[in-house]
Amino acid sequence: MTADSAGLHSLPPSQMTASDFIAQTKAAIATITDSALENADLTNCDREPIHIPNAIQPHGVLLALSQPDWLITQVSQNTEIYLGRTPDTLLGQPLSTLLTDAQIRQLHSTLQEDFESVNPLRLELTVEGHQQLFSAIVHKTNQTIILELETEETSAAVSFFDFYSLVKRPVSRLQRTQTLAELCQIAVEEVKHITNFDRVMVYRFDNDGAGSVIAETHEAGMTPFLGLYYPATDIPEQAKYLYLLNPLRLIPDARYTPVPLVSEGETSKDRALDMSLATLRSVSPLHTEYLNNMGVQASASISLICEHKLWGMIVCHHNSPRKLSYEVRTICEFLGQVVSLELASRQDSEDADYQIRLKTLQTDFVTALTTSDSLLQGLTNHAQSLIELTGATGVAYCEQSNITLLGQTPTQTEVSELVEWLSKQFDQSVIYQTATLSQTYPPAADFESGIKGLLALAISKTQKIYILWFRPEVVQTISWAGNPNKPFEADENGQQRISPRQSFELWKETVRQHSLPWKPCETEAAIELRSAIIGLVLKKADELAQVNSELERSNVELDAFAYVASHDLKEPLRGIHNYSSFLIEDYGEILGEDGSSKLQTLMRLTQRMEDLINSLLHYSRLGRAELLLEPVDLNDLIKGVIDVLKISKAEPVSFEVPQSLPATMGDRTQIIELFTNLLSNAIKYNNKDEKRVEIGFVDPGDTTIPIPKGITQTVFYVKDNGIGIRAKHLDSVFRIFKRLHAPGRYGGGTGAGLTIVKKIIERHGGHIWVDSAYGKGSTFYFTLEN
Ligand code: BLA
Repeated sequence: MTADSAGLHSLPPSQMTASDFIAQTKAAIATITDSALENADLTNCDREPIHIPNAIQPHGVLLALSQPDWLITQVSQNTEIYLGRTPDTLLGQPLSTLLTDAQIRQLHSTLQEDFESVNPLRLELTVEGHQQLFSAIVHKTNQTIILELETEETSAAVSFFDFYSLVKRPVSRLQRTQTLAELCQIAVEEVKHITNFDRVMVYRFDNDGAGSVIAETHEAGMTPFLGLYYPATDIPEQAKYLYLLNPLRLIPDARYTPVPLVSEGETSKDRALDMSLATLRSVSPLHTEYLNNMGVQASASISLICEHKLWGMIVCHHNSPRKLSYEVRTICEFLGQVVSLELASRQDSEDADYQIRLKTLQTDFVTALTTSDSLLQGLTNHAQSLIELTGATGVAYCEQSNITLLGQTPTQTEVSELVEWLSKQFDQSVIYQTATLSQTYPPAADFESGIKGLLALAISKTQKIYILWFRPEVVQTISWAGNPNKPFEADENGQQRISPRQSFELWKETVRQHSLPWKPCETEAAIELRSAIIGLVLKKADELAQVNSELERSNVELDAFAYVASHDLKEPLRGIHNYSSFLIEDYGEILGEDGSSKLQTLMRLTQRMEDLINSLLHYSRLGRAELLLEPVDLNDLIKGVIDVLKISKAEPVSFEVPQSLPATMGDRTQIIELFTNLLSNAIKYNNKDEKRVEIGFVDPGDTTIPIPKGITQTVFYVKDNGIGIRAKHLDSVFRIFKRLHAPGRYGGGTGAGLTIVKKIIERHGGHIWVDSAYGKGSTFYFTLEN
């Protein structure tokens, strides 16, 4: 803890430093006014400005000093009792009016350091001619120095060895404990032993701010409080903040009369002193009333802090006034720290067996996932493990709008609405958990499945992938100390006023709309599952990238091979062709008719082979040539293609473009080739007298045509009334050199046309597929852009 409280941040408690806390507490209560309590409701407890009471408890004296001149600006009205000087003889004076130069220097140096470790200082002051020993606590708040003095009964300061011998036993007993219950029990016994209070308890907060007594020891004859619940209002939020800053709160006499602060010229109310860190800070009258109602006259509370949060408190009660010496206070604070440190590991060990079970489940589950084809399949194939992974009774796997339900869950519609709401609840976090879903999400009250607990995990918010675990309602009976819902009573004018309970009589309440709470190890299991899934997805993506690059490499190699091979093959082929024609010319007579005709066939075959090689060469060039993308007007382009086709084909064909085609990006030369191939095929494989070809486009959402999943671009088509393709051949039409007919029929050709079309389309990032009715015609569909 530093002595300075400057700097205002709004951080969650876990990331706060002490000064952040002070700042945030201040910010939280900055708006509080005295009139806030006039309109009594339960939230007012949280709004009482308990850090600026303008008064102290009477067991010490307080001086406020200005900076940098260290003039006394405010004092508690009881200075005469402790210092033998009335407030007006001190106000406006330098501190040297009370302390020696050496003592002031000591205070100065204290403020430079970690003030918690140097406080308290021992100061000997001259009071009415006598030497009086004081314990002094000094700290700085904003620009004011606060000096608190309490008289010391004994002049013997506790040495390191005394301290060690006093804490050795309790610390080793605490450390030897195995369970949380044992730790808390030893803590109350040891604190009772050291403080001699009548009753010592460990009070633990639950998630809603209410709390219960989980360990207790008390003098014989007292009514036990063990197991009792107390509502959240009994220790309001701002009080909890202050107990995080100051881990020891002492009220030596709850029936004390507060000692007001006075300052020069103006009332102290005008310059409310922030006493968040002052140990003498006067107690809220609501709380002293509470203690009185409880029959308690002195109290001491030690904060138990776990992961920067107030986990609970060791609460000590005494039926008569009781003050603790500084030594005992230091030991109590120290024991509080030891218990706080041990808490986390004891809490963990509470569920040790269960945690081991969860870990085993998780390992098995993740191993199973690695061998699954898809996340959904992996998760659903091992549904029971997935459910048990967090101790749930049902689970929903949601990917976009697809929801898979396993075990006891709300209905599909309920889950889909819940996910819609949930997607806005996540903020920075990937987990959302509640044991009272209907409180934050009212429609859950009507879930017929009785689901009240939700643990939701966002695997990917952008992809909308969530896993939701569910738990049903458990009906619990809680024993409250008094009716928790009645903090009001009528005052003498009949007005409602907020009041701590008079009666601590046992009050039983059946709590509904709750599931069992999610344990930290269960939420951790969910988070670890997410990391495992993400790890697997990344691994799969890596593998895919690897396969892709290998594929790309082999494609490039194939293109290069095709080029080299076809190039090299052409030469010997030329030779065979030429020599065959020489043979016919020069030795035709010797060979006779039969021999010449065989050579003719040989020449035809070599010609055909050359055509095939040329197609292969062309195909391989298509793979290697750079794409020159530009906006292409398909209407003009197709008109050009049709004109050329009309010249070369004698028979009449009707080409139709029912509506103007949209512009697209593409490599003009390749797109020309694409349409030339498709249109000439449409005419070529056509035995009708009136050959018809239609070129058009449809929306990807069109349901009248067969569109594969995942297509989102404009779909172009070329439709003919030709011979059609048998269903069994639909898959092979795009294979290179695959001919469905004898070479001589339907105008011949190498059978590379559709393979080239496919390659052009794929290089443009598109897809091609075909739909056909045998004997009636075919339609080739394709997309061009990604
Ligand atoms: C403070 N309330 C406290 C403290 C405890 C409790 C332990 C710390 C101060 C101390 O050590 O006494 C509550 N004490 C309990 C509980 C048990 C116990 C739950 O022994 C159970 C065995 N109190 C009310 C209402 C209000 C309220 C209705 O009942 C508010 C409107 C306020 N409690 C209240 C305030 C403080 C407080 C303001 C802070 C006191 C201070 O530090 O000034």
